[in-house]
Amino acid sequence: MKPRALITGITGQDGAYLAEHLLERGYEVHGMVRRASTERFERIVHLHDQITLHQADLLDQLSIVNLIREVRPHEVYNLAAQSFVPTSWVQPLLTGEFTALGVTRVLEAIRLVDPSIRFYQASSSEMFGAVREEPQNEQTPFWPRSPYGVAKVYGHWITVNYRESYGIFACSGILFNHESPRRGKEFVTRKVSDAVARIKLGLQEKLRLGNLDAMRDWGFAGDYVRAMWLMLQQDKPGDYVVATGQKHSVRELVELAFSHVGLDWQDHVVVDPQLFRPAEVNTLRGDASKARRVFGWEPAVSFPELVQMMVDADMERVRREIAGQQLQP
Ligand code: G4F
Repeated sequence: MKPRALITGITGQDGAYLAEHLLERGYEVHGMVRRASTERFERIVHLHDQITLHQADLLDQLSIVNLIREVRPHEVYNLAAQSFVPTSWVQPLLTGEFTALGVTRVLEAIRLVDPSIRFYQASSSEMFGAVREEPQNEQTPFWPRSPYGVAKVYGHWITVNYRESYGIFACSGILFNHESPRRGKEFVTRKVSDAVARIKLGLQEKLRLGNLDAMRDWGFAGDYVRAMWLMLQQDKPGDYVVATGQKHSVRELVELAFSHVGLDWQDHVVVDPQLFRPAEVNTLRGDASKARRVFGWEPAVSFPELVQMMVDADMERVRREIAGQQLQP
């Protein structure tokens, strides 16, 4: 019998990579999708005949219970959230509903329907916020700096609590920033790679950015979904930091991306104070030695390789868009 997995947030960057990873490993893959007026399936369109999508919503408890009853998965990966940090100041309550209470709703559904289901929670390095030590590991105290970070801390602890209260095999993956050509254009890496391509190909002149001094531990999303899966294959559940152990500033990201296509970033980047955040996470760098020790996880893609991969993909995409427009009458 094939193992069955249910992914919430399957239409997002990580959902698409994880679905591919699980399909390669012989899983039957089910995805939970929320009805929206504009459906966004472009990241999983190539998988449409290999996965089964179901409508349910993290805000609707009964829909999740019914979904888990119907699919009876062996593993649930909770990747759905309101995941853009700036939006969490604009919609703090909605962020709490999805990103914090949504986790409890999935865990409650598992507890009611089948407590032997293994559960992965997408926790975040944003929980470390105003970092207490460097690098951050599973023991580092949290000090979140946004409503999003606060909601993720709740999601982390409710996962730990359901493990301790009910013996559920529940894991929290504390993932540092992970990017790819599938990243949404609102996040800084993709905003930069998309703008570099548009500037290089003559469609745009300037790129407006916020805090160039912020430092992040950026890895490749394709590497990080392997760690999610590995967590659920262990004998015991646990919490794991997933990170590269290297940090870079937004300024370094911008320099690398522009120089990859032979441009000088200083000719194009404009710092816009409106893009500064009410409270910033200045620096993040993770220590993934537990993941390495317990299940041998290592990232395969370096930061320069990641930036090049993203710029190359956007160059190709923007070139195709231009060619398509020229073909139109
Ligand atoms: O790319 P970002 O928006 O990612 P952020 O806020 O670190 O959050 C991402 O990673 C978390 C893991 O740590 C996830 F939990 C979360 O869901 C998300 O995936 O911003 C990165 C940094 C920030 O310090 C920001 O201030 O880049 C800085 N930045 C500078 N200019 C900008 C911009 N960020 C964005 N989005 N847009 C800018 O123009």
